[in-house]
Amino acid sequence: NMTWTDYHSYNTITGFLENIAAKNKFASIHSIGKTFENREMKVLEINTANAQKGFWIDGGIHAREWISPAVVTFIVNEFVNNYEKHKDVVDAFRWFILPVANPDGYEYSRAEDRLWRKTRSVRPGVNCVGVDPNRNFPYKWMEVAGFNDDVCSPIYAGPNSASEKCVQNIMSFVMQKLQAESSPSKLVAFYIFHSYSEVWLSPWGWTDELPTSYSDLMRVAAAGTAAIKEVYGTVFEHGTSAQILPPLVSGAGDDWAYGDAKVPFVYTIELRDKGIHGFLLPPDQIVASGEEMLAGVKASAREILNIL
Ligand code: 0X9
Ligand code: ZN
Repeated sequence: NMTWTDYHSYNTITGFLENIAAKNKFASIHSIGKTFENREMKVLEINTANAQKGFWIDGGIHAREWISPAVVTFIVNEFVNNYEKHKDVVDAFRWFILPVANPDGYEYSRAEDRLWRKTRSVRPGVNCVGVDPNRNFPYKWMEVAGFNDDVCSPIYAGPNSASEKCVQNIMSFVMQKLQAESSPSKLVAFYIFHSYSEVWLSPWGWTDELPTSYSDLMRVAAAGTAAIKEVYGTVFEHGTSAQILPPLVSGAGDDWAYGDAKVPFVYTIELRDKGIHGFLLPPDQIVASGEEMLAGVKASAREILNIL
């Protein structure tokens, strides 16, 4: 059963999504493919007003960052079960939400190794398990920095770009369905939730150069972080990944979404905290983290609408 006083299993989280889709005409599930360990990945679509603008949110691409799926499901629950309160923002977009982008890793972190980061793929003759899915995207894959080609490294980029099933599933759903020529709701925003550090990051991560739409990206990030601060005083810095989180990193999903999938507003948001608990954020912070981030998503989404 779903709550926001605890972290939940992948099955509980997908059951929560299925239940929303079963109970609400405006919600539906897209099964986007199986993981290496055969878990079905499920994207929840929320389409209350047939909006033409798509908004992607994912979480849980790094296994140990448990606050990320928890905050994403908190936002889903607010959008659906407190719809009247958020109606203007919910109606303005067609939402595609994937709370757990790396379910195999997430379950392994719950059951065996709390600080696991990567996927759980294995290959013959390779003595370490998994790939960092946030180094595995094809945009500038293994080209610049911030990855490792040692199979045992926590930032192992993989034997090829998009070697990981979870990365392939996201890429093909986004490219073939959401960004297709005939798509009724191309993505205008792509938000990726990680932890921890409390920062709101735009592309690029692979270069110090500023993206072409830097000023618009910063305007939206500033609106988001200002709204976050108003809720509990939590201060999120914003900037490009290269500015805020050096060293440079290539092969991350955000740079792919901006560079290859051509989504105009792409952010990686690193949730609570700043390191006191780090990845082991106590579950009694889920609600507060969810509330401030709901405010951040809403305010930034409204700013996107002002710009578009
Ligand atoms: O290094 C990462 O993948 C992310 N940080 S984490 O501690 N959650 O692992 C940050 C990714 C930011 N985006 C880029 N550098 N492109
Ligand atoms: Zn992460």
